[in-house]
Amino acid sequence: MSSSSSNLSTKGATVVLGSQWGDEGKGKLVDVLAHEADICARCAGGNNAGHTIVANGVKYNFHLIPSGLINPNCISLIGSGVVIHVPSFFDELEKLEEKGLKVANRVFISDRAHLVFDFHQIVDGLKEVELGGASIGTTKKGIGPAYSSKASRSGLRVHHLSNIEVFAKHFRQLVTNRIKRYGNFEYDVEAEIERYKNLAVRLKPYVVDSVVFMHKFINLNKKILVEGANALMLDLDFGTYPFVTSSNTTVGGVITGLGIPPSKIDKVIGVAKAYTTRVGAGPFPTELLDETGEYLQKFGVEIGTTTRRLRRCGWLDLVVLKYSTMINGYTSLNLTKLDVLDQLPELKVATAYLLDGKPLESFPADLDILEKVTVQYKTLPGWKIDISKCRRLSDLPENARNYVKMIEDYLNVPIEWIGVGVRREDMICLN
Ligand code: 2SA
Ligand code: GDP
Ligand code: MG
Repeated sequence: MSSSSSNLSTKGATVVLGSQWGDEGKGKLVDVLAHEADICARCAGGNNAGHTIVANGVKYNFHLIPSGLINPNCISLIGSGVVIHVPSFFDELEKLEEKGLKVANRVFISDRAHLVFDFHQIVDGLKEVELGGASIGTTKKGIGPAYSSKASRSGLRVHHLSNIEVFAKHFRQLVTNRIKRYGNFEYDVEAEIERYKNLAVRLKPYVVDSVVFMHKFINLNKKILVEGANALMLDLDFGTYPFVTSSNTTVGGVITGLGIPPSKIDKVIGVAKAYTTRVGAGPFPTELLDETGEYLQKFGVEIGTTTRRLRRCGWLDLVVLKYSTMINGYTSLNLTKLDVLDQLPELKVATAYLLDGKPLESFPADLDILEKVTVQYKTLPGWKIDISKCRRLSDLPENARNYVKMIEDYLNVPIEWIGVGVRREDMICLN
């Protein structure tokens, strides 16, 4: 990969966010940028997220732990906006260690982060069953129920583990309330408290006051990288509600999930797949339920990193990306998986949603309106050449360059990186 001297700012954090429905390849860009970062922090979501990185011939899967960890000089922080299932945290650490990563003294957790318990995961499944045909298609990792506990002010946070008696009292109450709501699901509360007594001891060395921690890095003008989880269209406020996750996956979530001021964010990089995918239920205007959709699924290997579910596939949607750009204010973009389009003779790109023949101003809030829109497409010729070895913009065939330019022009945001394969080095860097 050709890379410039510095991609990361010392004036404020560099934030990497998903611009569509997730799985755009955020993890890969975070890994690329982390080689010069001092710290990589996660601000929202939990182990519903899945980030795959292929570096030095090894494939790593990250869920809760920030994807910067492969780079030995970069430490990791799980911020207060993240929800943490402690047993999964240790499982993930172990798997990463087995792959040769050094984790000791390199991973830290906010004392204000909320805890996800097994009963949250049970409730996640029960809620989905209750919704029947209208289910969200969650990852069943307990994310929604844990954020519900947080918002209803009955949740437990990492710091509660420092006093196990107080923890046990709140925990029993929390489970009792859930059982009142969902019926008597099988759950051994006392055994769980015993388990957490041990987990609390193991977790202690990782726990920090993340506000103080982050501000030390800010005050020293260190290079801070923030890794977004999920994506804009899954944001609790701006996504396709209720088919969303339960956190703010947009730029606002960086501030609330890490306790840093907006003035300390310098760059916001949007990661956009060259087509669109979505995993789980909910509207998807450019979805392809035909052989082109199957082609994208197969050649893009569109399988959920966490649940192994097949991802739904469709054409690139510039209405979504424009809306996404308005909210997150991308300073640049990483267009990913351009190589997946290699064999398609022609490509379609959504440029407007028409309602009664008139274009909508932006992505609508009301899913009933969205249901009625007709998608307007622009058709572009494909390139029918393997681009995976291209390392400079000029190496790309003309039609691929035109595709990139069309996206840049429509969004008025520069594309700084283009992904042309799964490996760390399969990237064109334009800066
Ligand atoms: P949840 O579990 O409450 O957050 O689910 C709510 C919706 O959010 C979607 N969601 C995701 N979408 C894309 N990728 C995610 N991570 C995994 C991956 C997904 C997987 O990287 O592949 O393995 O299935 C992710 N996590 C949550 C989810 O599908 C629901 O639509
Ligand atoms: P994230 O959640 O945004 O980090 O994305 P995921 O890791 O869940 O999904 C992206 C998938 O695409 C992973 O399997 C990556 O290895 C892969 N990937 C990332 N960038 C590229 C690319 O430019 N080309 C190809 N072919 N695959 C890519
Ligand atoms: Mg993912």
